[in-house]
Amino acid sequence: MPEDSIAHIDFDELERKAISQPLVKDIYTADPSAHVFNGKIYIYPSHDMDAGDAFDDLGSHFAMEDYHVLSMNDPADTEATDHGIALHVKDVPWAEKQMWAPDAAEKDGTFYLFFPAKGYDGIFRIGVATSSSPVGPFAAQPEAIKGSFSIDPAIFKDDDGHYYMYFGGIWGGQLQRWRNGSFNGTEASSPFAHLPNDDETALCAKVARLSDDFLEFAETPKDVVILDEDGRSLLQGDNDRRFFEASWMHKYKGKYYFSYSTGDTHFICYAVGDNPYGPFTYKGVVLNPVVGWTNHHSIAEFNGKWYLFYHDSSLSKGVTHLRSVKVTELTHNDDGTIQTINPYKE
Ligand code: FUB
Repeated sequence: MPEDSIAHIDFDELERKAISQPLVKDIYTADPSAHVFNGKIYIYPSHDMDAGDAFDDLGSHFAMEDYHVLSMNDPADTEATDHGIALHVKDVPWAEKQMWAPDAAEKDGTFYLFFPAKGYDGIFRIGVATSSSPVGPFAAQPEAIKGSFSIDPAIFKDDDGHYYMYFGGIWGGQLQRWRNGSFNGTEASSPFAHLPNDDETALCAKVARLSDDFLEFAETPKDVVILDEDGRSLLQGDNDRRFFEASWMHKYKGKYYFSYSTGDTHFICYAVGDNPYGPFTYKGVVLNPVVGWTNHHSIAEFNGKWYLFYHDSSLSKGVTHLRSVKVTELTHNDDGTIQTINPYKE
């Protein structure tokens, strides 16, 4: 639900209708990336705060400075444990501000936090920080990942042991500025400059296999192509279905499910493919719009059931940049499609 339509919301009624409640209530959290490490659920969210920046189409109001890690023993629990500050922007040499949606991975007992942030040059890049604990504290590498750009990293481990990063976001996420391989800095204040026209192929999320040490890309990032039911690439003007931000990948019965936010139309959608690179064929909506402008999620399996981790702005009574992480069960139908989730009961 976009910010301009919240004026008439009765938030008490909304809370009654909500299918789930915030997992933590003493801080605002968003963009939950959930993983199961050593039999326990760890959630890597953004830590929302109000820095006083005005709402704009570049997302300047998302002025986050640090990360907290949350954990849960079971997704049926109504609360998550907040493990405190895991990484602060002041401890990241290359980053100036805007610690946006992170993700994490574990390899050989080391935990890696992947995060986007804006550098002192105003360009979003993706960094990595390491810890011996899933909840940090994490120590950042001195530089961002070489060749990284834009926002919203999501890490997927395939069954063959290869790890992939999916990433990217348009408008304030700057993906459109990298169409020719280097950052196009002209018209710096417009989120719309450099986007394809509505009748052109939509901008794609990116995917790259990670190097063995997780500190670099093992290859040049490739396009995550999404096709329609006729095998044609989605168009930029197909706002209800085209990629905007919030990449996620999960594997179900041998198929690869790429899910993402459509941004200005506020859906979490999904597309299915036969390998981690795609192409992926659009299948439908995972999550309908939530209160707040952004919609961002992750999907994880725990003890044979699947869960959708998501956020909304109900706790802050509709403030778009003050969101709260939630969880609900997700169902795959027998034919592999996903049942669409309505975040509020009718
Ligand atoms: O939290 C800041 C940004 O808002 C994220 O990076 C986007 O995915 C959107 O949720």
